[in-house]
Amino acid sequence: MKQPPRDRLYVGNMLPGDFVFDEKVAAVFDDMIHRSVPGYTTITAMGASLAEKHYQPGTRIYDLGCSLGAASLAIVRRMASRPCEIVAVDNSRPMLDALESRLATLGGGPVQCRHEDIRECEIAGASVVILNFTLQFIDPVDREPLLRRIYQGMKNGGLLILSEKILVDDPRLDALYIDMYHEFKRDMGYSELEISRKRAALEKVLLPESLGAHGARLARVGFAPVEPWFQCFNFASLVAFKPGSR
Ligand code: GEK
Repeated sequence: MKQPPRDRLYVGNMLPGDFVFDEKVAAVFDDMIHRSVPGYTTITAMGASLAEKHYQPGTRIYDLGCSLGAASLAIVRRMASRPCEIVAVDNSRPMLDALESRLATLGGGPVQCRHEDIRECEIAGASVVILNFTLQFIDPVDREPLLRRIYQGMKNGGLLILSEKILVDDPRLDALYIDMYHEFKRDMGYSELEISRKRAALEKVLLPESLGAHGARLARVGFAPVEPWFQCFNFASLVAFKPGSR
């Protein structure tokens, strides 16, 4: 199988500015995210399985901050020939262009791409919403209003999957997890310099919160139950349900 182009964005000497989802990132994103997020393959595959189990016929699945559509495409595979509608939203044109050409090679299917800001896009008739590693890039003041709009657009009994890089409240554990994370990146072939440059580029752009903060906000919005279903050091994924029967 053809390997995706390798992420070498932070190898050079140029001092990076703030991280942006431009064409250079889109071109290597598949490799970048697999080598930068411990558990990404599991979260994507098991998330698709959770989505398939909670999809309600005649409703929509939203993949918010879809990038190259990994979650959407995993769900398409899981759903096999079951009819469904998947709405994949991202505000990066290069990401969506790459997803659209992937979809074209598959000869169409149930995924509709929307080049929109997830803080403004319409969310309606959703039984499943995926927010995989996207909320962390949203301005913290916009996070609760976004989650409220998602909640309002969901069917009773609907499922939200929220995956994020997280902070850990205990400073020693937080330091340990960050250390383990950097070891993971070194094991994935990133050099110390690449790791520290990427970290600097993300500093003002990716703003993580603790699992406690995520859980409390989801509960304030109305989701119940809310529960982490996966964690690998400072990366976690939660399930959050809109109460009521399907
Ligand atoms: C995956 N979910 O492969 N509106 C729309 N999209 C946005 C916004 C916004 N306001 N802000 C950021 N994005 C994917 C990975 S990546 C995570 C998600 C990462 C988009 C941004 O353009 C990018 O494609 C995505 O959110 C975040 O499972 O790079 O660590």
